[in-house]
Amino acid sequence: MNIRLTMLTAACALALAGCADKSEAPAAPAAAPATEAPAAAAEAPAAEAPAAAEAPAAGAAAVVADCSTTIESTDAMQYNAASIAVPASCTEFTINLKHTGTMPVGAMGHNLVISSQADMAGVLADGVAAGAASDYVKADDARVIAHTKLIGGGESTSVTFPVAKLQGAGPFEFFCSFPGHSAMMKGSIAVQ
Ligand SMILES: [Cu+2]
Repeated sequence: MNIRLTMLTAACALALAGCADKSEAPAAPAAAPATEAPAAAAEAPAAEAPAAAEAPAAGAAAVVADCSTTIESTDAMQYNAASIAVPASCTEFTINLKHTGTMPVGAMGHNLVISSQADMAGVLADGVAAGAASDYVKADDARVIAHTKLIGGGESTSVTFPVAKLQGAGPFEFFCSFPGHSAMMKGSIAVQ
């Protein structure tokens, strides 16, 4: 009994020692950018509460307040939101796009383009053909509901569009039209 206890104690001690190194790191997880959650939660309908309570993260719903939202994009070719719910009470909606990385626009440029899901492939193909000088969006493409310009690391831009444009035949998607990016950089956008 004594021996088993001793071994158990030793095992525990080893386990503790093994963990000690790492135990400090997770103490302060990098807090995502502070949000206006309290204000939004106060005036928003109850349905928005879960999204407002959490900071945006990959796969999350974008935080929407005052008929606008901010989407972050990274050097890792990602947006920080997978969906945008546009309030039906808004006549216009603004999307601010931030590139939080450091890579230049030519290597890791990002934009945000909105079209119907059905039009997305065509918009992307014509966007690649249009080239970087056109922000990878064909000029006057009627299938494009809205789009930002292409930005590089550290830059930001925004686009404002009439919400009525999202009330036609959807579903609608937002995506980056830089060649190859839309596989990872896309999400759904809908009026709610
Ligand atoms: Cu991109």
